[in-house]
Amino acid sequence: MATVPDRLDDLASISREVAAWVAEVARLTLPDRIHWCDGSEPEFQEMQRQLAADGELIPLNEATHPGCYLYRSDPSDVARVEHVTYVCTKEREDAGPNNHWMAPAQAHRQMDDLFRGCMRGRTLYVVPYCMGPIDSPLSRCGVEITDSAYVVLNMRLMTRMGRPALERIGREGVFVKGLHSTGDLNPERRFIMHFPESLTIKSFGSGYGGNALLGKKCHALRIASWQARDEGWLAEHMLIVGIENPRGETHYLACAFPSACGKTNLAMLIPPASYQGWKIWTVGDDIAWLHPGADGRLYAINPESGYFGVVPGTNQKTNRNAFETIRRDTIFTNVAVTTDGRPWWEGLPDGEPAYDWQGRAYDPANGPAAHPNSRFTVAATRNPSYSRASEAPGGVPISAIVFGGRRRTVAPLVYQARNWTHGVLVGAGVASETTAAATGAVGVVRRDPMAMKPFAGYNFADYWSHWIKLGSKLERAPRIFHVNWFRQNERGQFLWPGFGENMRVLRWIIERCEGTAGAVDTAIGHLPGPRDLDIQGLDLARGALEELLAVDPATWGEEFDAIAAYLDEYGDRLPQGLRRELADARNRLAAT
Ligand code: OXD
Ligand code: MN
Repeated sequence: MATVPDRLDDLASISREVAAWVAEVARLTLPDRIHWCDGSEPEFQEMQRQLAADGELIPLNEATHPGCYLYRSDPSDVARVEHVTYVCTKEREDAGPNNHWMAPAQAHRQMDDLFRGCMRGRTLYVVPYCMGPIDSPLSRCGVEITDSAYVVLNMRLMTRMGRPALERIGREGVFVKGLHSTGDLNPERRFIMHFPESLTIKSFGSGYGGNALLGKKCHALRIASWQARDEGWLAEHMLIVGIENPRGETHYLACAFPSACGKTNLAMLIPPASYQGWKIWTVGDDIAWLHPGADGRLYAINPESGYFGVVPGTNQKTNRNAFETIRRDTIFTNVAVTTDGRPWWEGLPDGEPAYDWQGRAYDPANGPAAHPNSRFTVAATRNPSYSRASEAPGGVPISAIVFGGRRRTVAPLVYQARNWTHGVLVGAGVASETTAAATGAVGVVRRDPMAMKPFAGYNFADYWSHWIKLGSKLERAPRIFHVNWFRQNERGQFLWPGFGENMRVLRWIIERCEGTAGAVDTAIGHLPGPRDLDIQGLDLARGALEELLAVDPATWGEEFDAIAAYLDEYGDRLPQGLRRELADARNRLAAT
């Protein structure tokens, strides 16, 4: 039997609160060893070496991909599991219809039964981390206890992990407690539970990213959105990108798209050749914490320090920056490999897979070689377009908030909300076709307000009220837009080329913020007129632009009905402001 260490090392003495919690968890989970992570490079290298020696990590071709490893997860454990993800608040209504709910006492009992003795024979790792720059007043800290060394390595890349975070916790005394065990990876015994009222997360039975790297979705979105509501800020599923024009002025955009809809691509976009002098700076690719500043603007930090991106489709053409980023010092999860040990995935123009993501000799009859939700984990600083503003303690000022979804029909290429509250309606109405990032059917349209359906840690009705209230306090609120890169014609072909060419749409958005771009007023908001969007040199099919910028009254009538039906699920808690905006939009549509 082994529980608490006989020698409390110096890390364990930094925070009494953390040490007490670690001791309590050790008494429950009965690990053989306890390892306090200091977050240092030697520790990271040694853990990688050890995991490779144990065969859990497979070193990739050192000549072509130095410092890269492959990890294969259990084949039943390859995506987030929304059906067993719970928000456990005292009052069921506080979690809302958008979350699975369980009473906290019952949830703790159920989880503690699973955790009892689950670390026998294993090492308990204590992972102190800071979400956001270590010296930023906007950052928040947490500690993850896990029995997975793979999780530790990922947390080291994705967060500011180790001694400085623990020292901050020691000073502040407040931290999010995240308890994680891979258990026996039995999908029947897999649960991800959140207790926002006590800043606690318990995750059991999965080693996959979003379920197991507790700093990411569990802390930085579900728990943080609750904290943000209480403290007057926003925790959002948004990339943050800086766009520098040839005059050297940079506008920052915060963009919310559902999982696997191209946030990483947009955050790292390469402008088309005709955009000489324009530069893109990546601040974040998945999560933004947005705080009102003293000057009436909204300021954003990226709480993460790395990327956990979808691999398939990444190549020189679709995302050159990501492609360059993941050529070294990257952990690949569930990709295929070539005979000479290079990582391989669908969308690469060369090489061929020898072994698929499960390690079987590749056979197309078994499906794709790389899992469609295979991932890379890599430090953000490796990105050629990494923005040094990512380290700014006060964050970056946001000019525009952009919502988007994957819609074959309905949503035009881009439109601008009439004002902040209308923008909240636009965000609340986001819908998208589901992707492989979560288990379940792919390609089904579902409502995904603000791209936060899987991540809002409380009742969406209260969340929209909070958005409306926060906006009313901003003297210089960001403008709000909606984009859709995924419109198709009736033959199923994409109408818009996407990727780098999306820069043309971003330019219109920026110039709307500056007040220099034209637009036409429609029932759903302001759209670029045919000459307002720069399409010079773009080879669009005849009629494509008209179709991309059309607002069809019949289609939008149905869309508003669907949005109304969805919002009705929130009953009396729904803010009046949202109902009013929807009624106004329907009246405008009826008048066209
Ligand atoms: C992600 C997701 O992994 O949204 O970022 O699923
Ligand atoms: Mn995401």
